[in-house]
Amino acid sequence: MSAAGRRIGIVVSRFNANITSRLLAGALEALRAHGASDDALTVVHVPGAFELPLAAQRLAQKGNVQAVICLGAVIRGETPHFEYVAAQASEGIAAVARACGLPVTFGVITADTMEQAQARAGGGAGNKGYEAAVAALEMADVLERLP
Ligand code: INI
Repeated sequence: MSAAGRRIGIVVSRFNANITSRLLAGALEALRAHGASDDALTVVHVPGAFELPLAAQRLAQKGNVQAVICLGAVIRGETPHFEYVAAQASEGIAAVARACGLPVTFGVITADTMEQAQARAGGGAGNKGYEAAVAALEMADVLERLP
């Protein structure tokens, strides 16, 4: 599994930027560790996780990339807003992958608390950004081998 020669898009939401910046750092670390060159990476920022699918779709359709990594952090808080944002992000990202026939991976933390989110963004429980980048590379490889 290698990122060498691959063009990869990353869409990262600014909401909860203290978390999403760490997810971005994790994703970049994974891609570089697998041989990606920085000029083959396109990083796009969007306001929140709700906006991830549309930007991912545009990148997948017109960005000349072989995979898109989506990064965000949705934290529950006290309102039902969480459910709507998390559902649209997850369903939207999956729908873009199928519609475009490209790996579009889900590096979105959904957590009850900021502490949980920090843990999953490199604070002791892995880094969802790193994992989503590796998943994108693996799926690009799988799709290349399939008819
Ligand atoms: N966006 C997030 O990425 N994470 C959140 O936790 C969040 N909460 O809790 O509200 C959030 N809301 C913004 C949303 O993604 C859209 O940007 C906004 O509704 C405009 O469409």
